[in-house]
Order: sequence, then C-alpha cells, then structure tokens
Amino acid sequence: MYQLLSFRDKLGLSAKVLEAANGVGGTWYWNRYPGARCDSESHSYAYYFSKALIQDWNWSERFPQQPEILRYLNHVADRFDLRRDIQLNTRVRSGRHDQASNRWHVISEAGEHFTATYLVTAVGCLSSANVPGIPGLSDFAGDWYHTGQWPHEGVNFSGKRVGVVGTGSTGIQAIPVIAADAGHLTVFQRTANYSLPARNASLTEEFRRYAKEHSDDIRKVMTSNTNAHPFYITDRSAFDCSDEERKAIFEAGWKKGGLEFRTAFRDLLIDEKANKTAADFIRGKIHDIVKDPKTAALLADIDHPFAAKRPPVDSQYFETYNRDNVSLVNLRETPIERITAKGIQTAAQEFELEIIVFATGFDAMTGSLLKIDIEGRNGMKLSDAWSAGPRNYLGLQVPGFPNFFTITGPGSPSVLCNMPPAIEHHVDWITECIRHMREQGIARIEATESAADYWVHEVNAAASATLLPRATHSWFLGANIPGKPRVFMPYAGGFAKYRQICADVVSKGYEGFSLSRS
Ligand code: N01
Repeated sequence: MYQLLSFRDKLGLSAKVLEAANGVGGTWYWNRYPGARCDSESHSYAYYFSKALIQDWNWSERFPQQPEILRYLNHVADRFDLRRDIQLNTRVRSGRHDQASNRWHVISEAGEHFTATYLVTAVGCLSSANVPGIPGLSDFAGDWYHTGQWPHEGVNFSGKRVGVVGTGSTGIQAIPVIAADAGHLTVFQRTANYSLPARNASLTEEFRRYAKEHSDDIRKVMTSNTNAHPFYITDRSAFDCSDEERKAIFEAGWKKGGLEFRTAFRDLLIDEKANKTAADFIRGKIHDIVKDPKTAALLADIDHPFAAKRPPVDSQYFETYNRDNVSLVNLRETPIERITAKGIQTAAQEFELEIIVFATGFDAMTGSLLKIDIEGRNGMKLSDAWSAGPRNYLGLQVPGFPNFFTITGPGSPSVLCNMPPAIEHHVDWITECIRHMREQGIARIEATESAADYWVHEVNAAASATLLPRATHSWFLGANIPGKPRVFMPYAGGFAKYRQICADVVSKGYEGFSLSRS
C-alpha cells in the first residue's frame, strides 16, 4: 500500500496493485487464528511516513490483536484513497520481461493481462502456508485448518477434542486461546521453543500522547538500531556483571515483557556462553511455571540457542499446560506416522480428534515469489536462478531480471526486524531509484552478477557471525520445507548497517547495478 502511494503521489506514475485476497491487509488478512496478535509494540508496528496518520490512529493495546491491525490497514487504504488502484481477488500466475519493449507482462490466474515498466513484488515473507505432507490427511473425518488460512467465520472449538501441531510463534499464541474453549487440547510438539511473556495491557492515554508527540525520536531509534524496534540493545556483555546482577536484569526484562528482553546484553546472539545465560534463565522460568515436572522438562528441552529462531511472545503459554484439559505429546520420541479418519496416529498411539490445527508455518521468504512463474531476460526463470537458494543484491534486485524489485525479499534484514520500518525503507529506496532513473533517462536497472555474488557472501558472513544458523530446523534456513535448499535467507548484519550499505550504493551512483538508457 505504501509503494502504491509512493508511486502515485511522489512520482506521479500510474500504478496498480494486484492482490489475491478479497481485502487489503496481507498477513493480517489471512492469519485470523485465535490469539493472533502483534509481537512488536503497537506504537512502532505502524507506518511512520505520515505524521497525520500517526496522529489520527489510536492503538488500544501494547500488542494489538489481528482484527485491530486489519482495521488499521483498512483505515490506511481509505485515508489515502488507495482502493481505486488495488484490484482484489486477483492472484498473479506469471510475470515475463519482454526485452524488445522493455516491459513486464503480468498474467493473473483468471487470464487477465497487464503490462508495466516496473514490477515490484510485495508478496510477504511468511505468506505461503506450509501444510505438512503427513500421509492420510484426506482420510480425516473431522475438520482441519492451517492458521495462515483461517476461515473468516471462525472455528467453534467449544467442548471439542482438538489437536494443535506446531509450537512456533503461531502455535504459542493460539494454544492458550483454543485451550480455554476446547473439551481437550493435545499439543503435538516437535521442537520445544523459548517464549517470552507479552505482558500485554491496554495503552494509557498518557502513553498514546507520548508516542505521538515523540514520533520523530521513536522513528530515529527504530532506524538507527539493529532490529528496527523502538529500543536499543545495551552495550554491556552478559559477563560484565555478577551472576546476581545478570539474573536481576533478566528478571526485569521478563517482568516488563515483550521482545525487549533481548536487549539485556549485546552478546546474546553472538556468544554461546552469553546466550546460555538467557536460555537457562528461561528454562528455569518454564520449570517454575509448569507444575507437572515431566511436561515442564519436555517444554524446556530446547535444542537451539535463545533467539536463534524469532522468539515467540506469549500470553499464558506455559501456564496453559497446568490446565486439566491440555496434554503435550513429544514428537521427537513418538513421531506422527499418519493421520487417520479418527485423528493423529503417532508411533505410540492414536489420538482421537475432532479438529486438527496446523500451526506449521510457511514456505518463508521465497515461497510466494516462486509460486509466480517469473521470467527475466533470455527466458531465465526465477525458479532456476534460485534453484540453489535465493541469490540477489541487497534483497532488492536479481541479476537477469531488469526493472524487477522485491520488497523485503530474501537477503534483506526484514524478518529479523520490526517489519514496518523495514518495509518503509525498501519502498523509499525503490521509489528514489525509479525517480533517479526517470530523471536521468535510464530505461533499465539490473543488479550485476558480481554484485549478487558479493551480497550472497555478505549475507552468509553476517549470519555466520551470529548464533542464528545454529537453529538448524529454522525457516530462516529454509529447513522447515522438505527439499528446500538450506541457505540462510535474511541479512543478519543489522538494520542500521543495512540501511547504510543501501545508502552508500546510491551515493556511489548505484554501484553494483547496471543502468542503461536503451
Ligand atoms: O511457524 P514456525 P509459525 N510435524 O515455522 C512445527 C511470524 N509470526 O507460523 O521446529 C510436526 O516458526 C515446527 O516444528 P520444527 C514469526 O516471525 C509472527 O509459528 O520444524 N510439527 C514448529 O514448531 C514466526 O517466526 C507473529 O521441529 C511440524 C511449527 O510447526 C513466523 O511467523 C505471530 C511439522 C512451525 O513454526 C512463523 O511462525 C505468528 C510437522 N510435519 C508468527 N511441520 C507475531 O506475533 C512444522 N512443524 C507478529
């Protein structure tokens, strides 16, 4: 939506958004599962490009629920009169660059044909639902749902025997809410996960006023730190203080709630021993909260460093296992063998279920892009160019695909950040790039092969300097999708550094891009 507005209002271009859904909102349109809410602070999880917009929207909670965020995005669409250029219910099948005319030809699933000088994808990083290929799903006599394709009318869990597969951010948000309604909830856990308490609360009028009055300062913090959240990571090491002091710092973060817990020490994501101090603290909390020692041990048996996967932020997740109607199954010990007419058959037993919820994540970062048949110069397909994993420059452009831009694509820091600042940065960069092209009479821009080689190296080097690749089953690595190349996809060098690199590229005359007038 911001890219549309920028093309239209800043550059005076005619622009059209093609959207598969029957409404705006993207991830917040699709992910309507119970408990879906933001894990970033609401005053930062918003557009900052318009002061008037900041002033006229009031968030109700620190971590608002999905319906409120969807209302906000609809408000943005109306406020900036975006709907007249958004074509809903239009899934794109293919995009092909025609060299002779230097235009993109885009075809929808319905066969509609569009042409454009520039093609920008804003298909989201976590938008291609991963329904695992467990044998027997079609035999299941009950109802099943994937959290990322949730029915608009909701699901009635009342008194039902429900199974949830998956304990990532989504499962951890959904489980407490489903448990409150279900007759019995069985959670199928393959990988135990850290989770931080949200400590969600209503926002006071005073805080709302503060956030509006200080929006420039808040934006400055978000754009000048590593993760685009409205807080800095402190400069101290976990070993700059005594054990008691460290524990008190973690305790304060736990009490405050939210992702700010990660800011306690600068070395949590780069030093194994420092990381272990946080990991042990959270494991201790799990044992304190969960009354049944066997269940607590299973939940705390976490095999990767803290924050090597994006840490979930929860409301009463671990507490939910103290309910009589909730049980936990260890899939590491007894894997799922198949789905039967009655429920889920593991290596140990058959669990009878009326509803199965797959909170099993997404074919992340490349899934939705590669579902579109994208063809660049000389018939080159994006799926072939990326057969060994995504290869691009700055996460923005792919060699061989002229005038094609990817917002928050692989190779950008987006998913390691608070998303809205990352999105705004990409849109601003693309908009200014196209402004430059039009002012200078440049017809085509394309990342060079050597620039893509350099960037793939940078992305790998940045990840290797952290503990992030140590979560070997993470979607950051594509490891959650069978057969997907194992490549660390986001840029882990930090948002501020990334912004600087992108700005330097521009100041050096779009270094690494080939610009041509013909
Ligand atoms: O998906 P995930 P998600 N059998 O891939 C399990 C963002 N987000 O939807 O780890 C059994 O993280 C899988 O197990 P394992 C956020 O960035 C944000 O939860 O592969 N289990 C794992 O437990 C997040 O990181 C918010 O062993 C199977 C789970 O399913 C990202 O979205 C809210 C399985 C998938 O976890 C993705 O989160 C929600 C199988 N065959 C999400 N296949 C906000 O708050 C998979 N699993 C903004």
